[in-house]
Amino acid sequence: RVGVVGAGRTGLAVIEALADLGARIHLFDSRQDAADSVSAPLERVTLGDDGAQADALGEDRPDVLVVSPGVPATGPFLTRARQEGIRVWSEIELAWRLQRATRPAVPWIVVTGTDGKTTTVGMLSAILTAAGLDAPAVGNIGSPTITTVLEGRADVMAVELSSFQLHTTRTLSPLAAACLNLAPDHLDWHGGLAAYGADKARIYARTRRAAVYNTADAATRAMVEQADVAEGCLAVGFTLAAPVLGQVGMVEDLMVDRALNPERRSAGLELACLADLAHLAPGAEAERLPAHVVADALAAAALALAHDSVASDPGAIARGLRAFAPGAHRLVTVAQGGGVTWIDDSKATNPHSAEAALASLPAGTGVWILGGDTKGASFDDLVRAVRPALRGVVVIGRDQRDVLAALRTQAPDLAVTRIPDGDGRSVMSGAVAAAAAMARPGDTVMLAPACASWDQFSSYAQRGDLFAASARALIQSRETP
Ligand code: UMA
Repeated sequence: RVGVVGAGRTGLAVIEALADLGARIHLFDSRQDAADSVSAPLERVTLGDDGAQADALGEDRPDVLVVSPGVPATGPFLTRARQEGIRVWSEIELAWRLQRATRPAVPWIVVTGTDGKTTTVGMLSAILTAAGLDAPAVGNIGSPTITTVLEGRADVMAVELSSFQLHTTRTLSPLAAACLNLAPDHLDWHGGLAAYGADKARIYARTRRAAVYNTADAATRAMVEQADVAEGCLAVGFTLAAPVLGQVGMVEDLMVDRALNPERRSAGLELACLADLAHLAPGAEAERLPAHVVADALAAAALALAHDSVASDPGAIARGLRAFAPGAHRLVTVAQGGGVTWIDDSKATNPHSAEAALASLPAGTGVWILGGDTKGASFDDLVRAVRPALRGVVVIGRDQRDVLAALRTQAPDLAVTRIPDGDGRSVMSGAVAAAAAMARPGDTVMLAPACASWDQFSSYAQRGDLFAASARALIQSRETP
């Protein structure tokens, strides 16, 4: 008897898997139409607010709850589950248990971090694939892990894990694990930075071969030092500087391993060079590569080297990185017209990643589309840091108070246009029109909202798609007489 909480992408995949296994399923969801998309048989359905769900949980007491990542740890539903002593698993926990039960030899290599995890998991999957393995990228990146486990084809899994998923993951024992960085995000969900960091740190528990951390982020190093890893697991730092023993890093334009290869004590192993990443730089010029992309590649290389197939064929790292195509909505130029470049970085869903996007712009040339579901973040540091790059700001989002307060105190002289609340399409076409009115030839309009999209859009992808469509339509209307 399993309670499934949430019938989004994760919950639907869980229900399908559990139904095939003969489980009796009780679905809980706050949306009234949540059961409409379920085709598998459900023994019981509780739709309603947190209170109604918590009451139904008290009456029914399933053996285990499989909870969707979006359901807050600090909310009344999970609080009630804890009080009732009911086991709560993430979809990841269930998928790992099924992996162990069906094909236990398939290793998982896992990645978390506030920023860069999707890129790193994509690079990791590309490297493992170049080594001849069936190595899908799954998890928070967008495809539920459980579906791939039950398909039973993968040789190795490259798994992106969010702090939400890690919160209720208990027995996962990965081959290699990395937390790329830690910056404030999702504080409302977790109830604070300490709790958020503690959930990220869970990624390293029971890691077997390589616990990979960022030498530039002391929090990730501390996580590894305190982790309860398997015996023989190595701590591996990644660094943009020259690597010392125990690190993967850069020697001029070469990526070099001094952590995992058998000769590491006496010599470094060349893994790849910056030219292998050139296609990820603006204008495909390797010298303009953003530092965080190089860091992601180093982390992916370190993780991949933990797998025997890559260790015996390290050339797969360069081949994989060359083959890697970045995902949509990550600093993608979506339109150009009238001397203005329109860039979609809708994936910048927290202040830290928005700062990375705006930092690359020349002074005074950025028109920034900002705002959305703030997730409890603070914007003062971000606005102060990116102020020099900006010509003006267009503010979206249902509740704009925190963003406007930061702009007022940190950049009082900056031009700001507010877009009223509405449906996603009208919000974005309003934002694009306002940005076009501000921009001058040579400027860049940057959609890097620093917030989640959930208040006005169905996802960051929809937010980015609407931005691109509005920008293209606007340019076309100006070009057509
Ligand atoms: N629901 C409730 N009660 C709640 C919250 C949600 O009943 O308190 C219900 C909703 O009505 C809905 C369902 O739960 O029916 C939605 O579940 P969900 O929010 O967990 O979303 P999924 O569609 O299952 O997508 C999730 C991840 N979403 C979140 O973590 C918010 C996706 O990550 C992930 O790709 C997918 O699982 C894969 O299994 C997205 C994300 O934004 C990309 N992640 C965050 C991030 O990267 O910052 C963590």
